[in-house]
Amino acid sequence: MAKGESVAGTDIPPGGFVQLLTPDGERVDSVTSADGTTYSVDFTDEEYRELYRDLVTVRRLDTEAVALQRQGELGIWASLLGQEAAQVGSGRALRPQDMAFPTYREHGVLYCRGIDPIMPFGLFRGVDQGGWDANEFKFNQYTIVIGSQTLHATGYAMGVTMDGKTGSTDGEAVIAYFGDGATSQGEVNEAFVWSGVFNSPIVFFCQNNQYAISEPLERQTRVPLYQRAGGYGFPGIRVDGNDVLATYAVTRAALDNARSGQGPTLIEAYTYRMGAHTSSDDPTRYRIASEVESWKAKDPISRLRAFLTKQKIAKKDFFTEVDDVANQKALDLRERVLAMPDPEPVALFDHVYPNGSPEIDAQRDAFTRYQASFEGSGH
Ligand SMILES: Cc1ncc(C[n+]2csc(CCOP(=O)(O)OP(=O)(O)O)c2C)c(N)n1
Ligand SMILES: [Mg+2]
Repeated sequence: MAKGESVAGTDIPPGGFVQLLTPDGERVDSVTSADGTTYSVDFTDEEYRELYRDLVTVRRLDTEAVALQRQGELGIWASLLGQEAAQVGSGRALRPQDMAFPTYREHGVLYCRGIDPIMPFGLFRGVDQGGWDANEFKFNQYTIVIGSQTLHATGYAMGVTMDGKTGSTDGEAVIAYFGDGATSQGEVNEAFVWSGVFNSPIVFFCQNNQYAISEPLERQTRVPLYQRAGGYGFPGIRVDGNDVLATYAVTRAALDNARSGQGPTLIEAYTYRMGAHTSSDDPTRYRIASEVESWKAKDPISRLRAFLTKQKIAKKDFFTEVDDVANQKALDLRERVLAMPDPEPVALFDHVYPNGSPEIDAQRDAFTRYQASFEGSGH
């Protein structure tokens, strides 16, 4: 617990969530859930400052990506704006041995895993597959087929058990990221069933950002999403996804339960997608401005900044320095994205199958002939 004031320990109100930092930047000492678990964090001043740095950096890099897309330098971008705390809190809660399975929006978790932030840009610029070494960083490739990564994670977690790497406090745990919309996919149901009955070391981390493209939450569920876990026989917990401290505490506890043999947990990180679904989407067509405004007041960064200021953990100089460093990182990223070499068009056919296929070979040949037909024509 940081120095200074705090609100005393509290229980989660009905329909509420675990919150350790209010939107005004007040610390709640600890929160106890209905099953008697108490959540709290005990960070040093330096650790609080580092969390703030993470939040600002991932937002700044995301802003740069949105700008690059608007300038025609990326084909598409899926912004994480508003979801920084859910991603940094859970990403920093992972221990080095834990394996993460992301969607296409987990740029903040990717950053926390120590992956060079340039990595996904090849994918979004269309010049490579956006590949990083999933095993080295314990962070799988981005997955666009909604919900499918929950099954990949489930199989991986069953493998962790088979390898005997679970059942102890230093065991391995797995985390699967997905959205509110993904909970309507059959795959997610299957992942919950298999993980439940095999008591697998997995945490299902749902970022409920209130929308699946234009479909609001009420088109996905009649009950709060975290309550679905009960039907599969494992605990579900809702956390304030705009609160980096609560997200960290809840994810850390769930991962530690998983690694020590207590099976899965479903975490619903209650948050909001402040931007468009992707750069191809116009959210003004399906949601009203006042809703977006009401979530601005719950911003994950400003509440941590308010806390750091009130508790005298950081001063103006620190905030300026964090902004300057994040700006520099964003500008470096921009330069490196612009310098990414364009692949030969025929490379489109590489990597479709690991060992090739006659059909792809035929398509490549046809494409090569087509390209050659332009040679010398000035096109
Ligand atoms: C199987 C499948 N169906 C449909 C799509 C098209 N699609 C892309 S994103 C998306 C919505 C996902 O919403 P959610 O799970 O809430 O994640 P969010 O984008 O909000 O992070 C859909 C339907 C897809 N990629 N895969
Ligand atoms: Mg969503």
